[in-house]
Amino acid sequence: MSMFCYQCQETAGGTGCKIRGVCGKTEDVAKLQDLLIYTVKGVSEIVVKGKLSAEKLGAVNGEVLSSLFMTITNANFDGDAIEAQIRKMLALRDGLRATVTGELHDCATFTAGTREAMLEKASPVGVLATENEDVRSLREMITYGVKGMAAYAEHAKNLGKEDPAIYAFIYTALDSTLNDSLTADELVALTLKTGEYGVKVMALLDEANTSRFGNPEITEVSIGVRKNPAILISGHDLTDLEQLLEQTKGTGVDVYTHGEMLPAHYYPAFKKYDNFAGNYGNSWWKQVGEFESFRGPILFTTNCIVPPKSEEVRTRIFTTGSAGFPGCTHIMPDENGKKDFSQIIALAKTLPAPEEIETGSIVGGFAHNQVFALADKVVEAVKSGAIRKFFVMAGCDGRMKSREYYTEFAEKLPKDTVILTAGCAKYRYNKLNLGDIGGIPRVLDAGQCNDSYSLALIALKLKEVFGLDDINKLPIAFNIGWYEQKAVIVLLALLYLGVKNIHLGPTLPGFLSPNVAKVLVETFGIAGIGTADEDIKLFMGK
Ligand code: FSO
Ligand code: SF4
Repeated sequence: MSMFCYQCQETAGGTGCKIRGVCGKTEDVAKLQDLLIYTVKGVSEIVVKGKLSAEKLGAVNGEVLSSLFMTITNANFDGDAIEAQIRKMLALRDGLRATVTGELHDCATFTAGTREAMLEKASPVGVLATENEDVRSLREMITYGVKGMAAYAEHAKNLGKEDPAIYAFIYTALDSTLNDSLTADELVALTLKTGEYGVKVMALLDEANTSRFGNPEITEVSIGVRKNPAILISGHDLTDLEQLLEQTKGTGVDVYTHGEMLPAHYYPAFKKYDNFAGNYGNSWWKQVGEFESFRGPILFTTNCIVPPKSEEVRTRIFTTGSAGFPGCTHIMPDENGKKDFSQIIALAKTLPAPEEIETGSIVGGFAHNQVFALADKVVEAVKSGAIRKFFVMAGCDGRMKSREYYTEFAEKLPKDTVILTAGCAKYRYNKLNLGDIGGIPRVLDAGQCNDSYSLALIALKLKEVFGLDDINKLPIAFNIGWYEQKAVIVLLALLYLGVKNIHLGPTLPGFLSPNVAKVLVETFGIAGIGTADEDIKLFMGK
C-alpha cells in the first residue's frame, strides 16, 4: 500500500486514504508526515525513559508542537518543509539520546539521510504498523488528540503562555503509543487523560488570548467590502493577526478575516485598527471560489488550506507558522518571533480591492465572560420557559453534502431553542437570521474551535446556577460536527468533563474500530446523526 491515513472525517470511503488524500495530500507528503510523527515518538521515548524534565527541554518542546501541528489535516502540504522538520527533529533527538542508557525503540535510533531513505523508512512505520485494529484505533485516537493539543499549545506559546505539564503529557502519551504491554483498558484510560489535558490546554489558550487581547464581547462584524486593496488572513493564530494589523496600519491596505479567523473581531484589542475591515466569505472549503474573488493576497496562519486550483491564486497565497504549501512563500519569524509581512503588503498594493460577495453583518462574541455578563437574562429565560433547550453545535465544517444536515437542523429547531457554537461549523447556520429570544440571539458564537472551552464553562456555570449535580441534567444537547484532529481533542475534553450522549457527525471517525466505537457508545452514549427531523424529535424528547 502506498500510503494510509484515516485521521480526518473526509477519509476515503470512511475508512482510509490509500492512494492520495481526499484533502489533496500526496503519497510522499503523507509518508513524510508519518515519519515525522515516528521521529517525535522517538523523542518522546527518550524524554520519558531518560526522565528528562519538560521544563528544561527549551526549544525541543516548541519543535515538537510544530512537528505535530504540521501533520494536522490541511495544515502543511509542503514535502520540503516536512523533510526539513524531520531533519531538525532527528538532530534534536540524537542530542537528547546521549543522556539515556538502555534499549530504545527503533524510532529513537533510526537514521535516514536522504528523501529516498525517509520515504523508504516511512512505509512500514505508519498507522498500519500496529496490527491489532483496536489497539491501533486507541493509539491513533490518542495521537490525534495530542495533535490537536499541540496546535492549541502552539498558539498559547506564541502568546508567551506555556505549561510544562502539558508538554510532559504529550511525551508520555506518545511514548505510550509505542508500548505493546498496555491493555485496551489502559489505553482507554489514557484516552480520557488526553481529554483532561485537552481541557488544560484550552484553558491555557483562553487565558493567553484574553489576557493579551481582552475578553471577547458582543460584536457586529461586517461581511461586505470596502474599496481599498486588502489582505485576507485565515487560520487561527491571533499573534500573526496582531502583527499583520500593526504592519498594515496607515498603509491604505485593509485586513479581512476568513474562516476561523472571524472571531478575532470579537476581541477588544483588535478594534482599534481602522483597517480591520470585516470578515470575507465563509468556512475553509469555500476558499476555492472566495480566494478568486478576493483578488488580494492571503495569509494562512494554520489550517485549513485547500490546494489552489490556479497558478494565479497560488502566487497570492503566503503561509507562516506550521502551515505550508509548495510554491507559496513561507514567512519565518526572526529570533524574537517577529514576522516581516512587508512583501504581502507590497503585493496587496498592486492588486484590486476585493469583489463584493455578501453585504450586511453578523453578530458574535459570546465567549464565557460575555455570556456570564448576560447570565441573569439567560437564567430568567430558562426559568420562564422562553428558552427550552440549548444545542451545542460546535466543531468543524467540511465539504461533504451530508453536512447540509446542520443547516436544516438549525432551521428546523423549535423557536424556543438556542444554538451555542464555536469553530467553523457555525458557517452552516450563522447567516440564517434565526432571530432572538428576548434579545438573546438564537445563535451564540463563542469563537474558534478552541473556544469550545467557553461553551463547557458556560455549561458548568449553568449547572452551578441551577444547583444540579450532573452536567447531563441541564437542558443542553450536544450535536457536534467534526473534521480534523483539533475536533478530536475538543471531543475528548468534553468526555473528560463528563458530557454524555454527544451526537457526532456527519459520520463517525474512520479510525474507530467497531470495538472502540462500541465502548464510546456504551460508556459515553456517543451517537451518530440521523435526519434533521428525527434528531430534533429525539433531542426535544418527543
Ligand atoms: Fe475548522 Fe479547519 Fe478550527 Fe479545524 S478551519 S476545521 S477543527 O482547522 O480547527 O474549526
Ligand atoms: Fe485522507 Fe483526511 Fe488523511 Fe487527508 S487528512 S489523507 S483526507 S484521512
